[in-house]
Amino acid sequence: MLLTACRLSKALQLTLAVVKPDAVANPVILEALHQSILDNNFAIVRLKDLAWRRQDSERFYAEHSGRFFYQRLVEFMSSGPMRAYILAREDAIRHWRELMGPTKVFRARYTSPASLRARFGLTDTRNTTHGSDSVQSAQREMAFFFPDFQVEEWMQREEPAFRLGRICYDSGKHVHVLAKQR
Ligand code: 3AN
Repeated sequence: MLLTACRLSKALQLTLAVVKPDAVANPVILEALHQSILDNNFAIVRLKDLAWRRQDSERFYAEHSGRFFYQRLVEFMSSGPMRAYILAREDAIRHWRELMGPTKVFRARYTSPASLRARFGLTDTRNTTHGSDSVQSAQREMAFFFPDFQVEEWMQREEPAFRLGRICYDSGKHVHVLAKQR
C-alpha cells in the first residue's frame, strides 16, 4: 500500500503509541486499533509486543509517582501484554493524541465519541492507549521501548522516502517498509 496522500514537504514526526493491557487482552479491539492507525494515515515504523515488569512500569510513570492513581496505574501496566508502536506522520504527536481522545473515558465518550478511548476504554486507568505528549517525551519513550532505534538515523535514511509515500505495508510484519525492500 502506498501512502499516496502523504506527499508532504514538511518532515514527518515520530511518536510512541502504546496499546495497553486492557485492549491487547481483546483480539478484536487490538485489531480495530491497528486498523485505526492505518486508516488515519500513520506509517508504522516499528511494532513490538511486550510485557512489563512492575519496575518498568514504575520507571516509565515516575513523573506520576505522587498521584492518587499511581499504584493502580503501575499495577495495571504490568498486568499483561502490551503493544508498542513508533508511528510517523506529519504532526504525529498531536494527531495520535487526538485520535486517542481525552484521558478520562467518560469525558472522551462525551466530547470525542469517535476517539479510541471513547470507543474502547473501560476506566480512567484502563483507557486503551498511550501516546507521547511532546517531542521530548516522544524521544524518551521511543528510547524506553525501542532502545535499538536510532531516531537521527531514521530521519536521515528513511524519513524522506516515508514522506514521499515510497513505502508499502508488510502485512506479515504489520509495519511499513521502504518500497524497494520488497
Ligand atoms: P495521558 O495518557 O492522556 O497523556 P497522563 O499522562 O496524565 O494522561 O496520565 C497517564 C496515565 O495515568 C493515563 N493514561 C491513565 O491511564 C492514568 N490516569 C491519568 N489520570 C487518571 C485518573 N484521574 N484516574 C485514573 N487513572 C488516571
